[in-house]
Amino acid sequence: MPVKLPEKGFSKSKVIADINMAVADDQQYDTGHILGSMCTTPHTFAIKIASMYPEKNLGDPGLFPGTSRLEAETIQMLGDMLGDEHVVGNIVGGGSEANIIAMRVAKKFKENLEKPEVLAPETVHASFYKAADFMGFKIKALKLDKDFEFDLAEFDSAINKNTIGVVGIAGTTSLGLVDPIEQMGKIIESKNNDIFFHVDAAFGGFVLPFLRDLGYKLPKFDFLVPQVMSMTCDPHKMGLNLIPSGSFILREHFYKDVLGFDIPYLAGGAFKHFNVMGTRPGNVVLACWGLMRHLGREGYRAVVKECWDNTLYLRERLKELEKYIGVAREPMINVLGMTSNTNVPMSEIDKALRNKGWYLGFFRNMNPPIERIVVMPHVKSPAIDVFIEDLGKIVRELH
Ligand code: 0PR
Repeated sequence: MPVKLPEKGFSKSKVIADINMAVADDQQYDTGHILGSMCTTPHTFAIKIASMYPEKNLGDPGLFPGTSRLEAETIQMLGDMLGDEHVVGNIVGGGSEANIIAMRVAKKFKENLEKPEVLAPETVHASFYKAADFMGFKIKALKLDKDFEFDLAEFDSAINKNTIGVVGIAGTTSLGLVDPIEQMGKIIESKNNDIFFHVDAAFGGFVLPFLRDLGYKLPKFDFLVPQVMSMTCDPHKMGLNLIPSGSFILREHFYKDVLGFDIPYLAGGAFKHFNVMGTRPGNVVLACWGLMRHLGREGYRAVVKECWDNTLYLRERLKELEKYIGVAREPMINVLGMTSNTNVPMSEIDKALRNKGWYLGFFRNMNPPIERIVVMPHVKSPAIDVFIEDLGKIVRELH
């Protein structure tokens, strides 16, 4: 039966009881059983700030110039993390919105092409396919080899007069791998063809800079590569901020100045919108600014170190099941992809894990199919121990 808007409202306690009954069906991060998510419980300080200022609307920034100023500063701090603090941009609804905006910028500067194409590795996130569908361009997907890498010579020859943009990924959705951004940049430059180069660091953006700080040798993946024009980096993933918060960061102020949509009648005065969303939450922006100022590099480094240590622990413990379970690649960041080492399909293993209350990401259309674990801050070593025990029982039963 469809639920009706009640004529007379229920008491707050009755309503809360009803909500509590419904959310009792939800999974909880703190059980440690959600192994396949890129989100986690937001930091309590971010929750506190967001609940203090729920009315802030950055769709009308003229009414909220203070919040708007802190949005610009948040983007500068993100830029500082990613190799260039002289950037502009916006906090957006998430990685998908940021990627859609990036593709719009790429397309805007090559509007006269009949068959526009964006070149991207086949591991590219679904949001680029959404953008392609909305805006009428084609994604030319680069095939990956058995190590999930693409051939740079093939990349070079795939660029043609229809190429409006190139996407590189710093932390792929499935395996957390980083594309050869620096080499891609050099090839793009050699074409002399105004190709827009966007790096999707939705997940890796809050991980790679801190692994670099911790002394890991990492290839350049960010604005340190001069050809990179824009980046996606999501505070609502490893940034520990509230949903919805992604970021779209642009190196050149020029694009933002020319490409905004004029909204002349706003209460706070005329403004150009760059986001897809109109009315949008300012409280999560304030929370993001506050959390970044509070944690600092040191705080984020500690978060990343713990996740990385747990990733290495998980990797070690998985070796006990090597006869049955392998890894698609040794993890580069806190994302690990398991594969089946026998003829038992990964889909069966995924099903059995779900039956035991473990929630991983099953990439059924990859070759080989991959069961992804994201070692987020809520995934701790005691949960990893229980997981290995359950996984061990499952694979032994299935053989
Ligand atoms: N770019 C990359 C590289 C991503 O991995 C993701 C999301 C996005 C862009 C899009 O970000 P938004 O979801 O913020 O728009 N990656 C995760 C995924 O699709 C998102 C996710 C998060 C999935 C939590 C499940 C989950 O429980 O796997």
